[in-house]
Order: sequence, then structure tokens, then C-alpha cells
Amino acid sequence: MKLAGISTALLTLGCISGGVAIPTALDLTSAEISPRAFSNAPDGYTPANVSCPANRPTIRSASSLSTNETAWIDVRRQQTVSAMKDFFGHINMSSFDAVSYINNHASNITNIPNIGIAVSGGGYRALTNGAGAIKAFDSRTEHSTQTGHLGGLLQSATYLSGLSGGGWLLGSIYINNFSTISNLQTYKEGEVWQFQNSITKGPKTNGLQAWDTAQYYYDLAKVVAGKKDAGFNISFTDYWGRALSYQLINATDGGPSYTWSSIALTQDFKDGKMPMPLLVADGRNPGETLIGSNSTVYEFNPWEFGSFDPSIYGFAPLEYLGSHFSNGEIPSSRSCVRGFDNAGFVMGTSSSLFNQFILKLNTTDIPSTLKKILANILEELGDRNDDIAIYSPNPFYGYRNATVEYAQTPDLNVVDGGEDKQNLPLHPLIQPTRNVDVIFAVDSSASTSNNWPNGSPLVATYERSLNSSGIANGTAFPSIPDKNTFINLGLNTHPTFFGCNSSNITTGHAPLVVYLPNYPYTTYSNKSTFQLKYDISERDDMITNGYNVVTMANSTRDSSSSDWPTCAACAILSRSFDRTNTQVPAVCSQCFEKYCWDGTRNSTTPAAYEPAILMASAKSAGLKNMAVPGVFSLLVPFVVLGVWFG
Ligand SMILES: *[C@@H]1O[C@H](CO)[C@@H](O)[C@H](O)[C@H]1NC(C)=O
Ligand SMILES: *[C@@H]1O[C@H](CO)[C@@H](O)[C@H](O)[C@H]1NC(C)=O
Ligand SMILES: *[C@@H]1O[C@H](CO)[C@@H](O)[C@H](O)[C@H]1NC(C)=O
Ligand SMILES: *[C@@H]1O[C@H](CO)[C@@H](O)[C@H](O)[C@H]1NC(C)=O
Ligand SMILES: *[C@@H]1O[C@H](CO)[C@@H](O)[C@H](O)[C@H]1NC(C)=O
Ligand SMILES: *[C@@H]1O[C@H](CO)[C@@H](O)[C@H](O)[C@H]1NC(C)=O
Ligand SMILES: *[C@@H]1O[C@H](CO)[C@@H](O)[C@H](O)[C@H]1NC(C)=O
Ligand SMILES: *[C@@H]1O[C@H](CO)[C@@H](O)[C@H](O)[C@H]1NC(C)=O
Ligand SMILES: *[C@@H]1O[C@H](CO)[C@@H](O)[C@H](O)[C@H]1NC(C)=O
Ligand SMILES: *[C@@H]1O[C@H](CO)[C@@H](O)[C@H](O)[C@H]1NC(C)=O
Ligand SMILES: *[C@@H]1O[C@H](CO)[C@@H](O)[C@H](O)[C@H]1NC(C)=O
Ligand SMILES: CC(=O)N[C@H]1CO[C@H](CO)[C@@H](O)[C@@H]1O
Repeated sequence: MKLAGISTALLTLGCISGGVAIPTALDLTSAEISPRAFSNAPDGYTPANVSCPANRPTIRSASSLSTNETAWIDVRRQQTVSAMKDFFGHINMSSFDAVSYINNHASNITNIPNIGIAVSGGGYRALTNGAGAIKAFDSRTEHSTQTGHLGGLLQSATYLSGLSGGGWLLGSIYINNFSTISNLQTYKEGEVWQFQNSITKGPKTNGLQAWDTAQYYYDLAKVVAGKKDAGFNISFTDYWGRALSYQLINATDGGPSYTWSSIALTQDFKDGKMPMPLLVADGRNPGETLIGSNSTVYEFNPWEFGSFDPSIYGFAPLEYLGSHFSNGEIPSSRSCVRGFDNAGFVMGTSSSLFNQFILKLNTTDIPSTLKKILANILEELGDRNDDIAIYSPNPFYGYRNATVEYAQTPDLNVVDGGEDKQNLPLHPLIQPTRNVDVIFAVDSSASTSNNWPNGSPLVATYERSLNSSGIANGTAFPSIPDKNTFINLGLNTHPTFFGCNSSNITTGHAPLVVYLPNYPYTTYSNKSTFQLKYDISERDDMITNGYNVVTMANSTRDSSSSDWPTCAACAILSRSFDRTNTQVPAVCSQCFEKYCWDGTRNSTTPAAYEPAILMASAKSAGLKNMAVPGVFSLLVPFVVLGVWFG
């Protein structure tokens, strides 16, 4: 491969740029030990041979949850009991005593609500809007447990899933030791969430931006070259993931030694003090460019990487990704490999669609020398492969003697989790073995032409669930109307519940879905997916808007929204009421009447959807229809690929 040559070109660039000496070596192993560090890779970004543990790692069947997850769930569910009592304790449920209800049923944990939260993709728009949602759900956020707010929902949840931009949010929270959003917002120059410095230019240190940028690209190239030199196939996602890390991981150089599997090793996680993070990505068959609704959906949980779909139906131990699995085992002649599951690489995988964007950055102001080099990298990697992450060696090679193509190729190609149109990471949460009762689905998708949601990811997941003899493989999902109905009935303008009546779902056990669509409460939050730069005030306005989206402006949206926390609580309790044969309290019946989709449809093509900002007092000066220069031309490649990225 000529990539080494490209790296050399970058090194050369570093030397000529500015005429200042550039550091010649990167010490990859010296990542500082700090309270936030989980940098346990053996050799920085480069995966390394290690001796295998006594029980050699294997691929296991997806027919059950891992023993790790099962054991952890017992711990976590107990933690959520007290969190739910706090949560319900803040909410007026009229004559129904939800705290006593939880107390009365806590001895049989299966009867207690099992909550999931899902944060969609959509670049920095999804990251910031999703951050506002998480901030609102987090009891640690100041004022979040006051009347009208929803603080404590995060502490009550068992699972938190993300993909693409939502996956950046997830990664930034978990890799930084389950940081609060407020904390991530208060970091200073040189640290995380400095989105005013575009990811294409890198962090600002003390020098000239052009110099910092050259140094940044030099560092990206150098670190990725290390992985390649150790014999691993690389893809553009390696560079992309490294770049993301600088913005999301609070450690020197974006923490090249931080692994995703280290989340499972942190004490607070082991003690069940936080929900389980689940990151979603899609599979792509060799030679394919279209990601269909039947493409394999993968998840990264803290212990494993794999899929419940019939195509793979297996899980690999995340810590040992990069080892040469064959037929589900590592041959005795081979050593084990660790350090492949770099946290940035995992986040980059889930958002690999941005590769193409980065490579077509001709409208932005990065130095043209760098653009040329990026273009060269693209050429080297091959046009068709610019949006994939290469998982090589393929952990599922030969596994189950599967006839699917995945099992027969030495490389596994993994792509952006939103490319199959399921831009909400619902797949891990609708697995029957996880028994989730309710999903709070925060949708920041750009489904309309002006970047608003219209239910499209729910439609995609619903349609997939109908293929019961094939890809659905035991999953069920509430009935979801078409996208026109979403707009005509305004289902995308406020929280809407789907699947309220579980007996109307005939395909299996499905959770109730609380759909929380992005909407302009206090700022026009429909920024382009490809806006890569947010000033701090813009970032914070987006986060506040996200807070307002999920709390209905702290229940002040209009005169009738003061019931919102009560109704969210009813959604949480709904499936539990079924199991315990509890009569639905009158206050909840009213809520369901009001917030549940009633099954009606209006599929007429609607007029252009252009919601106006809700709260007149808002200081926002955002543009109603976002159009950043060059966005149209940037969209062309996606349209050509038939990909509509939410
Ligand atoms: C997962 O479970 C296996 C088998 O019980 C155990 O050996 C391993 O240490 C667990 N992993 C973690 C990260 O706890
Ligand atoms: C709780 O809500 C009911 C209406 O559902 C209302 O009558 C009552 O005053 C509220 N209680 C408190 C303490 O706000
Ligand atoms: C990481 O966060 C801590 C605060 O918890 C801060 O003091 C430190 O400077 C940050 N480190 C880096 C490398 O940004
Ligand atoms: C997925 O669907 C496409 C067309 O919709 C079809 O060509 C392909 O064979 C399907 N793949 C699988 C694994 O079912
Ligand atoms: C790791 O071990 C394999 C043999 O199992 C060898 O081919 C490879 O070169 C080793 N990699 C490194 C980086 O030492
Ligand atoms: C983008 O810029 C590079 C370098 O300036 C050039 O080689 C490439 O052809 C340009 N691509 C497009 C689509 O204009
Ligand atoms: C896979 O095929 C080989 C040879 O046909 C056979 O020995 C082995 O048992 C099969 N493995 C599984 C898991 O079916
Ligand atoms: C809702 O509460 C949050 C957090 O206190 C605050 O930032 C936001 O401005 C409030 N929303 C409205 C509409 O007042
Ligand atoms: C717990 O409740 C479920 C029904 O929700 C029931 O099937 C199960 O038997 C109960 N377990 C115990 C130990 O009572
Ligand atoms: C109930 O299920 C049917 C059949 O799937 C569907 O047409 C209808 O819209 C559903 N009703 C609700 C309220 O979800
Ligand atoms: C259906 O939606 C169209 C387009 O928004 C609207 O003009 C029409 O009035 C709606 N029909 C009904 C019965 O509400
Ligand atoms: C419920 C169900 O259909 N499960 C199937 C999922 O896919 C695997 C692998 O093909 C089957 O073994 C399961 O029976």
C-alpha cells in the first residue's frame, strides 16, 4: 500500500509548513493518568499482540444476552428502583401514588419499568439537541428536578443508545466518566466540545491556526500510520475517528489509548450507576454501495461487538477485536490482540458517512495543500470505500459456517448507523431478550428538505420489523404511520406516543415509543447536518432548545402542557401496569388520550413544513432555512448513492 507514502507526504508538509520544527516522535504510551482516563490500550492507537487469557476469547451466539450483561443488569435494575422513586416523587400523578406502586412491586424486578433512551444521528445538530435532552433527563443538572422538568429519567433508565452524531454524544459522556452535559459545556479552550474550532482544522492551541492545523494533520497521519505499519488494514475512518477524539475525549491528543471496552472496567459502571451505552453501526456487503433496510445492524455494548440479526447472530468480545478469529475461535497458533476498539475509531465507525463529506471539503477554508493530500488518501483507499470502517481481521470469519458474505471475507465493512434509514438507534432496544418497556426516542434527523424530523426513522424500523421470517428475527415494533401523516397530523411537532395499546401489536412484545422530535422552541435548531462549526453560544442555544424539546419548555409550552411530566411518567408505567394487572389510573388514561397516536392517517402530500419559532421571547437570530455554502453540492454524492442521511 502506498499509504505510508501519504503519511510521508504529511510529515513533509509538517516540516515545510511555517518553517518551524515539528515534533518528530509521538509518545503513544504516555497518556496521563487522570480521574477521567480509561486509556488501557497496550500500545496507544496501534493494536498489539498480547497473550490470551486462560479462557481464550470466542464468538458467541446471539440467542441470549452475554453473561456480563445479565449480571450487570441485575445490579443496574436495582439502582433504577430508587432513581424511579425519586423521579416519580417529583411528579404529580393526582390520586395515583407511583412511589408506593414501585415499592409494592420492587421485590419482583421484572415488574418494574425497564426504560431505554435513544439519541438519533444528524451530525452536530444531533449531538447538541441530544445533549439538551440528556441534560434535561439528568437529575444532576441544576433545576432539572423542579416541577415541570424531567430530571431523573436518565438515572432511571437501563439503556442509552446512540448512533452517528448521537454516538459522539454517547462517547463523549461515557469516555469522560459519565460526565454531565453542563460539565462538558464548561470546558475551556484546548479541551472538549470546542466546536467553534472546526474538526477540519483541529484544536486551537497557542500558535497560528494554520500551524496548529498542520500539526494536527501530522499527528492524525502519524498515529494511523502506526496501526498500518503493525499490519492492519486501515480506512478513512481511522483518520476520522482520531479527529473526532480531539473534540470529544478530554485527554492529550484525544486519548489515542482510550478503548470503548474500558467503559466496562470503570467502577461506577460496574456498580450500575449509569445506563448501559449502546452504539449502533450498519454492515455493508463486499462490493455493495447501497445500504438497504435488510443490512445487518451491529451494536457496540461495553463488552461486545456484534449483531442479533440472522445474518451474523453473534457477538465478539470487544476487548479482543483485532484478533484473528476463525470459526469463532482464535487458533492456538495465534496470540490475542488488544487495543483495536479505540474509542474514537468506534465513534468514527458509527458516523463514517462523514468521511465522504470530509473528503469533499473543497468549499471550506482548509489549506489547499491539505485538501490535495486528503484527495490522495481517498484515491489510495479507493472511491467505493470512502465511507466504510474496515474491521480486519473480520471477527465473524467462518463463524457458524454462515453462508452470508460477511462470514467469508477477511475484512468486515461497517458503515454509519443511519445509512439504513433507521436513524434512531432502536434496534438494540427492541431485542426481545432485553425486554424494554418504553423508549424515549430523541429524533434530530434531517428528514425534510429543511432538516426537520418527520418520523422517518420510526417508519424504517417499523417496516423492518414486519419482515418476520427474515431480518426482523423476533423483533416487534408499534404500528407507525407514513411520513406525510406525521406532518399532516403534526406528530412531529410535539411528543407523541406510539404503541400505547400493547394488544394492538400482534408481532411480539414491543416497547411503547415516546417520540421526541426536534422542534424550534427557542432557536431554529434545524442546522445542516454538514455544519461542522458551532460557536459556543450557538452550541449552547441548541442544547437549551433540546432541553425544551423534551420537557415541552419545562411544561410551559402552552396552557395544556403542564401535564407533560405526568404523561411521560404514565408512558414509563404503561407496560408495567399490563404485567401487574393494574388498572390504568384516570390521570394516565387522559394522558394516553392526548399523547398517543390514535391510529388515524392522512397521507396527502403536505405543504412545505416550516415550523416557526415557538417562544417569542427567544433571543435567537437563527436562520429559518439553513443553507450553508456548498451544502447542495455536498449532498449530490449522497443522493447519487441513494442514501438519505437523516
Ligand atoms: C465478562 O464475563 C466473563 C465471564 O464471566 C469474565 O471473565 C469477564 O471478566 C467479564 N468482563 C468484564 C469486563 O467484566
Ligand atoms: C396535581 O394535579 C391535579 C390535577 O391533575 C391538581 O388538581 C392538583 O392540585 C395537583 N397537585 C399539586 C400538589 O400540584
Ligand atoms: C480534563 O478535564 C479536567 C477537569 O476534570 C481538566 O482539569 C483538565 O485540564 C482536562 N484535561 C485536558 C487534557 O483537557
Ligand atoms: C436485501 O434486499 C435486497 C433488495 O432489497 C436484495 O437484493 C438482497 O438480496 C437482500 N439481502 C438479503 C441478505 O436478504
Ligand atoms: C502479532 O503476532 C502475529 C502472529 O500471531 C504476527 O504475524 C504479527 O506480526 C505480530 N504483530 C506485531 C505488531 O508484533
Ligand atoms: C477538491 O480539491 C482537490 C485539491 O484541491 C482536487 O484535487 C479535487 O479535484 C477537488 N474535488 C472537487 C470535486 O472539486
Ligand atoms: C462447520 O463446518 C465444518 C466442516 O464442514 C464442521 O466440521 C463444523 O462442525 C461446522 N461448524 C459449525 C459450528 O457448524
Ligand atoms: C427550561 O429549563 C432549563 C434549565 O433550567 C432552562 O435552560 C430553559 O431556558 C427553560 N426553558 C424555558 C422555556 O424557560
Ligand atoms: C415476577 O412477575 C412475573 C410477571 O410479571 C411473573 O411471571 C414471575 O413469576 C414473577 N416472579 C416471582 C419470583 O414472583
Ligand atoms: C393497530 O394496529 C393496526 C394494524 O397494524 C394499525 O393499522 C393501527 O394503526 C394500529 N393502531 C394504533 C393506534 O397504533
Ligand atoms: C389532510 O392533509 C392535507 C394536507 O395537509 C389537508 O389539506 C387536509 O385538510 C387533511 N385532511 C383531513 C381530513 O384532515
Ligand atoms: C426468533 C427468531 O427467529 N430467531 C432466529 C434469529 O436468527 C437465528 C440465526 O439465523 C436463528 O437461529 C433464530 O432462530
